[in-house]
Formats: sequence, structure tokens, C-alpha cells
Amino acid sequence: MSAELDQLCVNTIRTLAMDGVQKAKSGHPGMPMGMADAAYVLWTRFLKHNPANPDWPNRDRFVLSAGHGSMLLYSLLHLIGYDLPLEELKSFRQWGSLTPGHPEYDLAHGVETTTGPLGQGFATGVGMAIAQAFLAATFNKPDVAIFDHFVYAICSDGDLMEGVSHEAASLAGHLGLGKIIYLYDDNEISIEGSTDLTFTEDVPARFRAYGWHVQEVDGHDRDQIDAAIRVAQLETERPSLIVCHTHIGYGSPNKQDTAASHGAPLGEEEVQLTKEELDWSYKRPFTVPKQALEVFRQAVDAGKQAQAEWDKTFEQYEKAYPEEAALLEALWAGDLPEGWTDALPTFTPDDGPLATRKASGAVLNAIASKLPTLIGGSADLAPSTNTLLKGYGDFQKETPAGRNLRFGVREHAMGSILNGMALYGGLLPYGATFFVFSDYMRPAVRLAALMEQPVIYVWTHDSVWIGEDGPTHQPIEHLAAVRAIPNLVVIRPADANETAAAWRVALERREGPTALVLTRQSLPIFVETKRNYADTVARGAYVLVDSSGVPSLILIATGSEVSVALGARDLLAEKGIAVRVVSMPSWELFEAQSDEYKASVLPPQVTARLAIEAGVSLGWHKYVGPEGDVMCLDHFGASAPYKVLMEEWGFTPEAVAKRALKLLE
Ligand SMILES: Cc1ncc(C[n+]2csc(CCOP(=O)(O)OP(=O)(O)O)c2C)c(N)n1
Ligand SMILES: [Mg+2]
Repeated sequence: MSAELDQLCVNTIRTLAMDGVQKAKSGHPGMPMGMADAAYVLWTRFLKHNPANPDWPNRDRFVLSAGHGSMLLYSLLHLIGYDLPLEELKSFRQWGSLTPGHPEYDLAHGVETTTGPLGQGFATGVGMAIAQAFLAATFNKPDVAIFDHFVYAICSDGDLMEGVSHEAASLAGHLGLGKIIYLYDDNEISIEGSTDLTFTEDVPARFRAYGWHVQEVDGHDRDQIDAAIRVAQLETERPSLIVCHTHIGYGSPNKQDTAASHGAPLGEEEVQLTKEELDWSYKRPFTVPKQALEVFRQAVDAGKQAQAEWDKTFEQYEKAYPEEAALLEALWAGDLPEGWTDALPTFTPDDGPLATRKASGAVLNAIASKLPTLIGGSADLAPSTNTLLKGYGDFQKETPAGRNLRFGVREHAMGSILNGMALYGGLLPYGATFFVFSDYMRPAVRLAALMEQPVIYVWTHDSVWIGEDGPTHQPIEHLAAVRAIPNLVVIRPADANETAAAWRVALERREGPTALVLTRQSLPIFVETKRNYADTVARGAYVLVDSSGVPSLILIATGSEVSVALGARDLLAEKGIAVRVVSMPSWELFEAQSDEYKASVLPPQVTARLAIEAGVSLGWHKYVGPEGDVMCLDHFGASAPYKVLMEEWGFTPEAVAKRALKLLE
């Protein structure tokens, strides 16, 4: 192909990005203009994908970690032949368009993951590479490889400044994820100006120290980029970083190499000047020259062919390994293997007292053999979070079929990696840490919820009742904080049976993440929880123990406070008071129930209601109503044995009964 034609193609990407941002009167033209050369080489010469079938399992993954440069991705998707018409580029950032300000996960139209919060895409790609390595090790056979693609990303200065990328890069280097090939847009500019202001370390040296393979190229020299990607593909032992020295806003006479081209339209006049500078002879905005389009659209046939070859490989695989093939297809469709719920344990009071974290560990290990792609781990707390799958080995460089991920003390990257694994498909990923450190992974949790990904969080040590570790380790506002995230289902089970049910809900939920909030301390196991999960946890709230007649009082509690409520109920019953105890493991699941069901659990006429939960009261008034009361903790905790704290703060059956009596006065 002639250099002029290549140049025309690259300038087509540049001008579409400029025009899109100009028309929207907002957006980021500089990065797409600067990375157009590198992206062009990657997308037209290397990326193995099928625009006609964006969810083909063995496609290369491409992540635009620098999500502000979304017009780069949209231009490429349109030009290459994804189902993204030019009209969509013209309605960039507008209501109802397929081209939002930052790329939003939309596989139908070729966007692999939501990016924009810098650093997330970088770490999410690491999760995709882990998923690939695990599935390859689990399903590939010596004679047929069904997973062998690459994971590419474009990342920016901001991405590499964010802590989450440091965490993820360190882990990716340790794990030797050789399928990763990241292009770094080293333009030495961020929003406030030159990176001399803030970012002066030796990035290549840092990545080499992480165990990455690092190359540096002139990001506008397409031959250099081409050669570097080839070398990176041959590097199978280490992830690759290709540092591309580029000019932000390339071609703009007055804005190139300045932060001015980062986050605002160039302006009509500057767009014209830039087009002149680029020898762009087309007057109309959004022009796609026919010759350029032909080059890009070669990807359509190439993609079909690549997939056809893979389909043949898969057929061969199906013939030779029918069981594995069937399993893989089911998992890929998001179906859980039939009969897996038979393995879920039930518990009797004699099995207690048992911390729900321990019950969770028992559940995980009971179901692990039935769910071969249940894979996860902890941020260096596995002995405490009880998340180790016994007998399934560690996922390490030399043992990628291991199902225990060792995230190290890297909660944030863990969250993003879990997202990448869920997005990848076929897996049931979970990650664990202390509940108080959910704060450290919150940005990733939010994205899982936004992208509707089925990630499971195991957050243990769920309240002040962790005791002696003191206020730094005691969650207070955390239940309220995670409940505030839309589309995150939060479950705080009251005992071992509710924990088993919670795992079932979490694993069956495909439309978003689920958090299991579990105790450190032992809890009794109730006979009343040994019921069909559909009547208990799946309802979000249910009548655990009822009065014989109409109750005059309802105690609502979650998690460890349920046993306190039951104790209070006994004391009140001795006084002849009809008390109902509602276990409410999940607000979100309860909200999804019918009005009739809700009214059957919390009858409107029973206005004497007391909620008990060891966390801030924020939000509880909704359930107790104007005449009800809450026993919560609107202050930080303290370091002391938890039974002392319970006495001090009145989380005892006696104190609860006393408070309840006040309600009835
Ligand atoms: C977590 C996060 N913090 C802040 C921002 C706002 N923001 C968008 S781009 C950017 C930095 C731009 O610099 P760089 O990443 O080098 O991109 P370039 O300007 O070179 O395209 C910032 C701070 C963000 N998107 N995400
Ligand atoms: Mg930059």
C-alpha cells in the first residue's frame, strides 16, 4: 500500500475526530489526532476481529483506556465497518446516540469496556488477559488452540499516573501476561500542561522493573510502530509496552503539543488551518474518501475469514472434545452447569455458631467442582476472607489453569481485573477483601454496576464487631456507601444458610455485580433460615419469625444484628408483646419485589418498627417510617473486644427490647 494512501487513511481518522468534537462543541480532539498513526497501524494490520460479529470469543480485545479520546475509537469502528453509521459520529455526545462522551460498554457496536476514569481500562485489560490465559490453559488442547488472541490497549499519561495502573502493571508483570500489548501515548501533555509539572519519572524503566517488555518508537512513524507490534507479538513471556512518542493535536498549527488541544474543540478556524496543514482537500466535514474507506473496510472480509478459520478450529475441537466444547458453549452463554445447586450446603443450628465468612468458604468449596470457571481470590487476605478454593491451585505464570487468584495487596486493580474477567465471558469471577477496604475498589465496583457485569465481591469483617483492630478497620458508612451504587446488589446474610442462599443469588445474577457482606465473628445458625432460598434471601427481606397474631411491633435487622433482634423478641414475648422479626439481607432485592409482597413483610398498619444495623442510619428511615426508630452507629468505632463494644453501644437483646418498648409507649 502506498504511503500516500496510508496518510490519507490516518488523516481520515484525524479529521473525523476533529469534526465530531467541533460539531458536538465538546470533547477531546488532541489525543485521537496524536494517536491516529499508531491506531491505524494496529487496527488495519494487526487487530484480529470481525466487525460483523463483535462478540466472537477469540477476537483480539482492544481497550481505549484513554477514554477521553473516544472519537478515535468511534472513527475506527465506523471506518472499519462496525455497525456504527457516520450519522452516529455526527451526533457525538448527543442524547440517544451510540457515541457517548466516553466509550460505554456496548459490544454490539464494538466497545469492549467502559472507559473514561483514567487507569480503569489499563487494569481491565489485565483482567481480560488473565481470563484468556486461564481459559486457554483450561480448554486449549495440544492439538487445538481455541483461545490465542492478544489484548491491546491505548493508554495515556493520565492512565499511567493513576495508582490502579501501577497495581495492575505490577501484577501483570509478575504473572507474565505475554498477550498484553499496550500502546502508550507519550505526548508529554495532560490537562494542566506539560507533564514536566507532575510526571517526570522514567516510565520505561518503571515498566521494565515490573517485568514488562518495553519498546520506544516515534508514534508518527508507521514502520516503527508496525515493527514494534511484531516484536511485541513474539514476546510471549512478558506483557509489552510500546511507548509512542507523539504530538497531541498533530497537524494543528496553533494547538499541536499544547493542552489546548486536549479537552476542547479546536474551533472552526483552527479546524480549517489543520486540514490545510494535513493537505486535506475536502471541504465538507465528516468526509470519508472512498479510497480510504476501501482500505479500512478490508477488515470486514478479513474478519469474516478469521472467524471462519476459528469456527473450523472449534468444530474440530467439538469433535475431539465434545464435553469440553459443550461446557464452554454453555458457560459462554452465561448458563450455569445443570444441577450445580445440588451441591449447595444447608446448615443446622448444630453446625453453629459459625461466622458467615466461614460459611461462605464452605459454600465456595462445596460448589467449586460443579462450576469449573468459578475463579477468584483475595487481596492478600485469603486466610481471613475464606476464599481459597482448596485443591484448585494458584493462577500463576507457570500454572495458569489454577483457580485461586493472588491479587496481592491491590484492591483497586482487583476490582478492575474482575471487570475485565467478567467482560471477557465464560467466567464466574469473585474478589475478596475486608469490607472497610471496599473503598479502595469503589471506582471499579461502580463500573461493574454501570456495565452490568456479574462480578461477585466477598467483603468480610463487615462491621465494628471486628473489635480489636479498631476504627480504621471497622466499617461504619460502608453499607450505606455501597447501597448507594445503582445496580449493585448488596447482601448481608444473617447466618450460614442465608450465606449459601446469597451465593446462589449472586451466581445466578447476570445483570450486574453482587456484594456479599460477611462477618468475622461467629453467629448462631437459625432453623428458620433453612428454607428455599427463593423465599428468603432472594426476596431481599422476609419474615424470619412471626407473632401468632397481628404483630404490634416489627424488628428489622440485617446480618449479625438479626440474632440480637431474635433475642430481643424473646424478651418482649415474655412480656406478651407480639413481635415480628424481619431479616433483611438485601435492600435492593427487596425493592425489586411486588408491592403486595413488600406490604406482607412490612404491613403499613404496623407503624412500630425498629431497625437494627451496625452501621450508619442513612436510609433506614425509609423502612421504619415516621413513627419507627433505628438502632445504628452514626459514629466511628473503637478498638476493644467486640462483646464490650456491643455492651457499650447497646447492641444487646436487652437494649433493643428496651428501645422497642419505648416505641410502644
Ligand atoms: C480518574 C480520572 N481523573 C481525572 C480525569 C479527568 N481527565 C481526563 S483526561 C485527563 C488527563 C489528560 O492527560 P492524558 O491522560 O495525558 O491525555 P492527553 O491529554 O494526552 O490526551 C484528566 C485529568 C479522568 N478522566 N479520570
Ligand atoms: Mg498526555
